[in-house]
Amino acid sequence: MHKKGFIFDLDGVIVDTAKYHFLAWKRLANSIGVDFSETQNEQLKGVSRVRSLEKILEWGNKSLSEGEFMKLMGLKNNEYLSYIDQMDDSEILPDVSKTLDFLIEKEQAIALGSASKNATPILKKVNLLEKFEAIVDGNDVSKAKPNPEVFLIGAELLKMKPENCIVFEDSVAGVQAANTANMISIGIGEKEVLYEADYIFKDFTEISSEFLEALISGDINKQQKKNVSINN
Ligand code: B16
Ligand code: MG
Repeated sequence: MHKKGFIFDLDGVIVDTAKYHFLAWKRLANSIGVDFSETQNEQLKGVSRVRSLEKILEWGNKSLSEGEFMKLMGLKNNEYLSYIDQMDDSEILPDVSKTLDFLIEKEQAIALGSASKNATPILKKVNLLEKFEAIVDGNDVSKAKPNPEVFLIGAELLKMKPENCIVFEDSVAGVQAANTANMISIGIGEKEVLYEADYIFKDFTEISSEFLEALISGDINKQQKKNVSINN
């Protein structure tokens, strides 16, 4: 029997929590006199909470004491959690549940690989927690994407070799992390942004069961186009 490890990112792949991060970061940034746009929010996708606040302070040319920094991070997270609390399964992105159910029916190994420290409560709110054999999130990693740590831990928990794993990611850093881990990277989003991914789809409605079958059987492999950089 063919068995592969399928590792899903959370924000931007399973649910769109970026809109809630945006509301919470915007209020926080504005409260310290810093502007915050949707374009800047895009640059925080896949980025850890600490690094996100560091970037906002850099953009606003502000510095904070460690105590103030921690306090603001706490305020941001409390507001973010108040939005999460309102979530239900209607917020699962199109055809994600269908894809998960297909893979479960085919007895594939499924893990979550997210930078978020709130991954488990979010999966609970949208009723998807039980679909995952392993959860690796911001509480488990010491090195953020594009470091491959999050996905390598996921593969280990699933007892799968990295080369037998497939990652679904919406962020450039996450695609790079999957590539460095030697996993098949599937970008969910725009081709112009995620061009380093092995395969790119706008969303899960574009991913056919034939494509998933071919990933499982090994008929679809990693592309030989890795580490392309616009700088070299
Ligand atoms: P938290 P992902 C990431 O989730 C988000 O894309 C990113 O915007 C956020 O800062 C990060 O999680 C940390 O989230 O504040 O909940 O720990 O895309 O890796 O699932
Ligand atoms: Mg993401």
